[in-house]
Amino acid sequence: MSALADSPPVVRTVHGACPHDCPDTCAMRITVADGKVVRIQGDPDHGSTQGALCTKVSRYAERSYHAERVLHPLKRSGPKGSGQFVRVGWDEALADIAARLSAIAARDPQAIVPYSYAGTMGLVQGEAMAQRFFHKLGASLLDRTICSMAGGEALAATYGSKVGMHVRFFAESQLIVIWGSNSIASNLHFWTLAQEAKRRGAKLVAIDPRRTETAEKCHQHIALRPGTDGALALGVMHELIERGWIDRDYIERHVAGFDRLARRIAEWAPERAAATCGITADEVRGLARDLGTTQPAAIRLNYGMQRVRGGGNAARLIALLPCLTGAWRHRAGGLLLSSSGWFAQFKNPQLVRSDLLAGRRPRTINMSTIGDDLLRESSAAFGPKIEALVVYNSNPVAVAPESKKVVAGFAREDLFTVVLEHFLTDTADHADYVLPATTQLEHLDVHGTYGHTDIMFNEPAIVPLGESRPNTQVFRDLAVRMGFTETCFADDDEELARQAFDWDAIGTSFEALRERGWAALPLPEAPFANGGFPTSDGRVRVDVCGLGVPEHLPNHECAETTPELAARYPLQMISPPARHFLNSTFVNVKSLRTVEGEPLLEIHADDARARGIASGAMVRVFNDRGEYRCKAEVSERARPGVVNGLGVWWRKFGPAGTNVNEVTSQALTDIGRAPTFYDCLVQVEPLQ
Ligand SMILES: Nc1nc2c(c(=O)[nH]1)N[C@H]1C(S)=C(S)[C@@H](COP(=O)(O)OP(=O)(O)OC[C@H]3O[C@@H](n4cnc5c(=O)[nH]c(N)nc54)[C@H](O)[C@@H]3O)O[C@H]1N2
Ligand SMILES: Nc1nc2c(c(=O)[nH]1)N[C@H]1C(S)=C(S)[C@@H](COP(=O)(O)OP(=O)(O)OC[C@H]3O[C@@H](n4cnc5c(=O)[nH]c(N)nc54)[C@H](O)[C@@H]3O)O[C@H]1N2
Ligand code: SF4
Ligand SMILES: [Mo]
Repeated sequence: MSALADSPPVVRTVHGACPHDCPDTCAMRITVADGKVVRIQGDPDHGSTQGALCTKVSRYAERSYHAERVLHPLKRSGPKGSGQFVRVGWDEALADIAARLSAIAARDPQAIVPYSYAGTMGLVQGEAMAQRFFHKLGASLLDRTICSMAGGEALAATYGSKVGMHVRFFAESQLIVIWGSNSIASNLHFWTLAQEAKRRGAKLVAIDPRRTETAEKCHQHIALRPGTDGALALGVMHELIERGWIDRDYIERHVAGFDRLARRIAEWAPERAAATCGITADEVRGLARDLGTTQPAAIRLNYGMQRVRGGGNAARLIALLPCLTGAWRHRAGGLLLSSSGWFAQFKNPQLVRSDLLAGRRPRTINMSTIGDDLLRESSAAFGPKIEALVVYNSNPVAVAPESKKVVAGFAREDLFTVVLEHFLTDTADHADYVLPATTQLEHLDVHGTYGHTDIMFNEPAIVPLGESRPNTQVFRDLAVRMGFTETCFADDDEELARQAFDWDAIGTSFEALRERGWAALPLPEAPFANGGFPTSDGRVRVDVCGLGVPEHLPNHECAETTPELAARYPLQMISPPARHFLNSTFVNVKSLRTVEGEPLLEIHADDARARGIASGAMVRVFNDRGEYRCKAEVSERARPGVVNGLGVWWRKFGPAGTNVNEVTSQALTDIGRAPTFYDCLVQVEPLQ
């Protein structure tokens, strides 16, 4: 043995931030020995992380050092979608990509479309350099609607911005309504606070069609039909008014347009709401009693309830509830859907340099209808046919609705597709070039969050594995090859991070953030105790220009709207996430996939019996858009008439190479142009 091998390893710890699309944005403490990550822990000093990461991200090292990581640029060598590639050098790949994009841009740069979402939520590896590149190019803009736009725009229409309670004060609430959220799976650190409140005597109520692991641990579970939350909110308001449980003083001072809302509420007696929601009138009245007579009362609203046609209107109605009861008077009262609007006040909007558009106004492609849009020809209305896609931080072939069309689009031989990825995902399989991306362990970033109010720092822990490169570097290099000479294309990652926030306004510095790992935004504890909503006049808005007074809108697909369709496809399907995956991320991590087993459809015993489906049997789930196969589990988690197809598996790991998005539709929500994943009628039959 050499003397070197005997010397003790060099061990150090660095501050990390969990990069995933999760409201918790945990602080990670990453231990590195001799250049290798040996441990990833939750930081015990960070307020909301409290030293704990979820099971998924505890496996982040396993994911990063995965034997199947893409570590070199790859060029397609087989037919589109075959997943056959040969290794090429970076220079060759970048030169060819720049040449291909330049040729298309010379005809019309709008034929080039960036496709990205929140594979990392970092501001640096997210859009900073990428959008500079696409803005300069004049490429199509992307409307990033796939997740939260219906609820987000609804919240902003009502409160003026995506703002709400501080998550930490939920621990002091006496009533917590968990509305459209499986917190144990997708908002774990909020759940810890809810548990603390429970120990202090708080009542927990879950509103969810599915009997989730969260719902079964609450005192009460209201299992409404998917897409009926707006009706429930209206029925609750009816009872609040009838019983005199509203805070007239708060409404008078801080709510604009209450009279118009009151007229709509008058139409929604609890009995009507109950019939619409498929629950009892007592459940409606009981929820009103809880919200109207408990203080402090808090609602943790989440995005699960807005993936239906009326999701935006429903979110507006729910957002009005704490305004009617005056719950905002307390720091432990009110509502939290997203805290991202707080960060917007301190962010640098010019990080993405929209000025590089130089007066051009490219068309916008909605990421949620990428299936249809990839199959469109040029037209005056649509603009040029899409000729090139550059995908980063997203796996659209698995996660976008109506897979048959998405796959057909990505399989177009005349489409030039570049995918920046860690793995050969379903999307990467369809690429002309796959470019190896670094993980959060290998690059620098700063993060805002949407579930708490701390800015987070992520220090690179190790050097990039193989030949992988940060997204930023790829776009910097492409910019040089395309002849872009603006100095902003020379900004390195640290410079981009420095530009991300207005440090003086926050009352900290970039250095202090880097040293500590996080920095709290300077915000009041009870932000709306005395009104002061971020609207033009500080008042909550009921009647919004262009949107009217909120109302309940039945699903695109249900017995009420489409009776003929409902006769053929009588089951409503929702497809919330499987607990051990994060959207489609981690599906290829064996230890986590083993826990999930295989794609699963939860079905109520009555619905299973009527179809001759035994628990554990393989089934076909289908509608006019397509079909997928999975294992049925007869389960009390499913309410009668609703099946739960847990997502989002990689297609290639699913039976017959398909996943749940074969059956979901590209129809959009009432507000926010967002997808309606949970507004979907299907039929299920056993496979012989
Ligand atoms: N483990 C895990 N955590 C995650 C994710 C993940 O995939 N896995 N994804 C992350 C992302 S991107 C997001 S956006 C969030 C998503 O997390 P949430 O915003 O909580 O949304 P969902 O998980 O889609 O759905 C939450 C719950 O809403 C229920 N639901 C479905 N339809 C309705 C309805 O019509 N009304 C009501 N009241 N409830 C309904 C579902 O059954 C589910 O239990 O979680 C993040 N965290
Ligand atoms: N049926 C159904 N479909 C859904 C949903 C549902 O509930 N049901 N949920 C929807 C929701 S809420 C969302 S947010 C979308 C999520 O959709 P996506 O944003 O596409 O999320 P992921 O599937 O996690 O894919 C993210 C990809 O980014 C990659 N990635 C991570 N970090 C980096 C990086 O630093 N650089 C690069 N280049 N790549 C990186 C990961 O490897 C991963 O493959 O899915 C939606 N689809
Ligand atoms: S996925 Fe969410 S809960 Fe898990 S470590 Fe990341 S931020 Fe924390
Ligand atoms: Mo999402």
